[in-house]
Amino acid sequence: MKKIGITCYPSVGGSGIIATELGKLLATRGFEVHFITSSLPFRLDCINPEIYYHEVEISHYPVFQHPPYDLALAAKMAEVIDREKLDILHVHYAMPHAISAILARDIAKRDVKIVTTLHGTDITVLGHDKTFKSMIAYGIEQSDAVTAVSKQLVEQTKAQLEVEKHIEVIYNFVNEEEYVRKNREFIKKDYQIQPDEKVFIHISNFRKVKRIEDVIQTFALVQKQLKAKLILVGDGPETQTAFELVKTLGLTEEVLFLGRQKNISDLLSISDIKLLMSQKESFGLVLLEAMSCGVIPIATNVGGIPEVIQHGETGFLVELGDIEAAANYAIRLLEDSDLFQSFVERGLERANTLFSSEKIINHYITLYEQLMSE
Ligand code: GMT
Repeated sequence: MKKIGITCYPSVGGSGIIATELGKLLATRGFEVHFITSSLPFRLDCINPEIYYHEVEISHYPVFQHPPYDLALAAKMAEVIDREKLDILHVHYAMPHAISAILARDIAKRDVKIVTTLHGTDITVLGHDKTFKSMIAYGIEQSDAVTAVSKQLVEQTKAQLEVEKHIEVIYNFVNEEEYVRKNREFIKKDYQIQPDEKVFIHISNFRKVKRIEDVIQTFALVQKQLKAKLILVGDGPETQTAFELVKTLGLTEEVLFLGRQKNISDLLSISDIKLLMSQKESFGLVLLEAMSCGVIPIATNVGGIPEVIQHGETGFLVELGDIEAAANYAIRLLEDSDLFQSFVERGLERANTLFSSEKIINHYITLYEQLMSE
């Protein structure tokens, strides 16, 4: 049996979701999976004898003003590589996880192959702090294989870091058993949404880069013309700003702040349009989750989003900040049920083919097998 270690940030976020779902699926495909993370990944909610969890213990010794997570992780990785006889260590993020993995490979007594998946955040970090440039580049160059979640992320990484390493594009995927439109109309009543009201949804970690204000302003334009509600799912630094804007616009009855939720597919199942007005987005996993649940995405034409949404076919793309265009597209879709249905069907088709979990898992397994045969 092949043994794989997986490291990701276990808190809410697309990269953690992908890492966890990947591990769960690998366990059904003959791999023994070892999560090495600082806490239990939030989507690791199943019991499976092939899945193990090794918690990184971060030392709080008083001399350490800043507890060294990266080193504690490297130590735990090295321990697990040797004890569990790992063949592959798949880390999500070059910084710091690839760096910790490289150190662990040097410490461990066993040969292990390192796979690093880039999710875009390394590049965002770089935008804030150039001092990390050579470290991220080192993490990429020293990995045995590197993947990225969109073509655009590969181009951006190569342009910003000048790395030579081949970076393979492996798109994100969803668990199709969970992300499917379910009959959940009854939930609307719990949220005081009338059966004839259209439902808009936005899901994120409410960081500035998500431009929540554009989401709310788009919705404000739409609801002048049709009866609608906006569900905001998630929490983060911009939540208060969003609250204030909703109050100023007099939309407190129409906008529902749900905070962090687990039942995302249930909430998508009562929704019609998904809005993502981000400034940067290497993929936009929430768009794929939406399409899989029959929700039409309208999003900004940035980063990897155009690789996920086909403009005018499975959703609409707008320029950054163009709330009028987003509102007009939404109204057009909601006023024409045939058009709406055709977008839903094409979206589902695309989600189940280009982004099918089986296809993506096979791609990762092929990559692992290549490395193990070297
Ligand atoms: O978007 C975030 O703030 C979370 C971040 C993460 O690290 O989980 O998401 C990134 O990875 C996701 C999974 O590959 C992508 O779907 C998101 O587009 C990407 N976020 C950004 O590029 C801003």
